[in-house]
Amino acid sequence: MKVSIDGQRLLRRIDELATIGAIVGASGERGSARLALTDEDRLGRDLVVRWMNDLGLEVTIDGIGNVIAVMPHASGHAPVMAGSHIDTVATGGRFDGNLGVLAGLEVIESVMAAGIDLERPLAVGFFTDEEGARFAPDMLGSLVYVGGMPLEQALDIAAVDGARLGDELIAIGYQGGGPCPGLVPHAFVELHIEQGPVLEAEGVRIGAVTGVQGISWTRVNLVGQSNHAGTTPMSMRRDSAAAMFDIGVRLAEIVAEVGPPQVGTIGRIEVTPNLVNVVPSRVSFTIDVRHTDEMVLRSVEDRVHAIVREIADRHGLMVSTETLARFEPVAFDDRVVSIVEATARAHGLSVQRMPSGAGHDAQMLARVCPTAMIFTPSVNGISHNPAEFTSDDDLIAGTQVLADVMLELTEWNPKERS
Ligand code: HGY
Ligand code: MN
Ligand code: MN
Repeated sequence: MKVSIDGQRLLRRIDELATIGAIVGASGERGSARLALTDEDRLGRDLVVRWMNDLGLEVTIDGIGNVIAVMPHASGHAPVMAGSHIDTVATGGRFDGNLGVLAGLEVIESVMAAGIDLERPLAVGFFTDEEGARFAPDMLGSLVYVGGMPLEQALDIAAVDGARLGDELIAIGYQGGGPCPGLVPHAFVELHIEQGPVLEAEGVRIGAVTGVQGISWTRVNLVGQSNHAGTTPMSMRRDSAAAMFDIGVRLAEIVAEVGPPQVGTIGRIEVTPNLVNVVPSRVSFTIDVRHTDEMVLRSVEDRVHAIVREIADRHGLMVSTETLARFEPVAFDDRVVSIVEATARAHGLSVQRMPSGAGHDAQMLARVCPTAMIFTPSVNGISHNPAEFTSDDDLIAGTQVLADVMLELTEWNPKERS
C-alpha cells in the first residue's frame, strides 16, 4: 500500500512554523527560538493544533501538554503514530523536531485525501519540552507520556529561569485533561534530521536509526570566595572559575582518551558576581557526556565526578552536583528498523543503519511499543544553530519514506514471525 505525499505543502508548513519565534543566524540563516512553554512555544502549538483540527483529527492534550492527534477510525485499534517535538533550543534551526511532526501531519493528510482504507488509524503527536534546555531533563514530555516520570513530579520541575513547569503550562493554556501515561501506539516512527555529519559524509540519503546513545547531564556548583582581582595573591584565592577551567581541561582529556563516539560538553555557565575585577565566588555549570555503551558512559561519569571533587578540594571550594538527566542507551525494534531500510531501498534511496547521537522522543516511546527512527542528512552536520539545513529533496524523501513505513505498519502484526 503506498501514498504520495504533497512535498510543497510540507515545505510550506515548515516555513510557516519557522516564522514563529524567528531568529537570524550569524550569516543570515533563518532559525527559530521557541523554548518550552514560552509564548513562542504557545504560538507554535496553536498553529499545529489548528492544522490538526482542520484535518478533523481527534486532538488530545494531556496533563503535561503533549498533543496527540488521531485519525477518526471505526476500528478503535491502537494507531501507528509519528511524532517529535516543536519546542526548540534558543539557537534553534527550522527542522529539529518540527520535521517529524509536520511530516506526520502530511502523511495523514495525504492518506485521508487518497481515501485509503486502513486496518488501524494513523496518529501524529508533539511532546512537551523535548529539548530540556529550559526544563531538564530532555524528552520530558514523552518520558511522562510513557510513565517514566510521575506527572506531579514533572509539574514541579524548575526552569533555568526559576519558573515552575506546571505554572508555565497553565500560563500558555496547555495543561490538558488527557491521561498520563498516554495512549500506547501500535508502533511509533520518528522522522528527524540527523543533526550530525555522518549521512552527508557517506553520501547516503536515509538513516535507518538503530537506537540512541546514553545521555548524562550534571550540574556542578562550586563555592569559593569573592576577592579583589588586584590585591589577592594567587596563593590566597578560592577561585571557583579557575577550578571550572581546570575541570574543563581534564574533561577534554578524558573524552579524547576514550575516543569517539564519546562526547563531552560544558554548555551552560553561570558565574557570580561575574565582574571584571572580582575573583568569582561561585560558578554553576553543566556537564553533558554521552556514549553508545552504558559501561563506558558510567566509567566516564565516575572519572568526571572524581576530578570535580579533586579540583574543588585543590582550590579550597565547596562542591555540590545534581543529575539533570540520565538515560541509558536505547535500541530500537530491529523489525521496524528493517522496514525503514527496505522502504528506503524500494524508493531507490541509499540507506544505512546508524545510532543517534542526539536524544529523541522515540527513545521514550520505545519503552512501550515497537519504535524506530528515520534520519535525513544535515548539511555540514550542523544543528542547534540557525545554520541547520536539510535540502527540500531530502525533507520530501524522508517524509515519503515515513508515509510508506507507517502504512506498512498499519498491517504489521508484531506477533507474526517476519
Ligand atoms: O539533547 C539532545 O540530544 C536533544 O536535542 N534534546
Ligand atoms: Mn530534536
Ligand atoms: Mn534538539
